Amino acid sequence: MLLRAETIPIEPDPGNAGVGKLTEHLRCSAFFIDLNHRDISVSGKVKKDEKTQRKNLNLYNRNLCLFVSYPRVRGDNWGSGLKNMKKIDKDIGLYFIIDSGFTSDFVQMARLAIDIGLKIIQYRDKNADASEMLENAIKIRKLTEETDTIFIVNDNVDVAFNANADGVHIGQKDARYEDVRKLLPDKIIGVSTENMEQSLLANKIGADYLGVGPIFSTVTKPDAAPPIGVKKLAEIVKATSVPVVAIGGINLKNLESVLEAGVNGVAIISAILGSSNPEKEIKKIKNKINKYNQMKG
Ligand code: 3NM
Repeated sequence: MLLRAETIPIEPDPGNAGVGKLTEHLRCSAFFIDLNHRDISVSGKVKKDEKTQRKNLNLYNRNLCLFVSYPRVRGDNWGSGLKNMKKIDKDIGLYFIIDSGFTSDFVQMARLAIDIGLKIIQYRDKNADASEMLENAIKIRKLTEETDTIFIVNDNVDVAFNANADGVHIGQKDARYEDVRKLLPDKIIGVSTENMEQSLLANKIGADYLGVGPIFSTVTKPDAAPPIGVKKLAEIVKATSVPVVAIGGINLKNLESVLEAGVNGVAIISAILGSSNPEKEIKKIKNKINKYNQMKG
């Protein structure tokens, strides 16, 4: 998880103006995140008294991070009173990941996915800093807002929150699920898992879905664990109750073997974004999944 000061719309060096701005934020509910200790305490209504302000400015100055919700600043549909909150169901199908390693045309790709009727898209960006990511995420949010397409942000909880995405996807090396849940009580949280043990745990603690993989070898994620294959995948599907999305090296050729494992969805990057015609690839994959599901009744 990346939580950086520059992603937060308060003054980088809080002087008087910063205090004023911070005070405004503090009147909303605020979350303070201690990056050093990975301990997140959620403070409900933060009092606007001087002592609290000073304490929190000190936290900020020590390079800890302030993570703020703005139900008032940004409008009523922010935070837990969110309208049109989207929920994940079991019939996920193609989970398209728009990855900055393959495209910078995030908005165009999101539009494609929406037009084709995909249920979920994810924005994954390992190149941009958090403020750039937030800009892109807000654009994708605007596009997906009035549609049935769920919008998930990869890794960056603060970006997911500030862009008001439908959810966030976290890996085993990112923030702990329990901490993220405190910050995003009503949003979708997906968790990457690489084996049975991690899958059972993520299932138990309340992840909304599992991203299980890599199933096959993949060049898209160089630090991915060794591939687990479809047999292990099927065992994980059987042993867990939340939706399972398979990921890693999935393409049109091996798609059916993945579906045979009983997964709820397949997450794909390179087979789509590495092709000369992403739109055509998305449609082919979607059709193949539909046909498979019809065949299975
Ligand atoms: N996560 P492609 S594998 C982003 O195993 C990601 O958790 C993985 O890309 C995991 O479809 C992966 O190109 C890369 O193989 C998926």
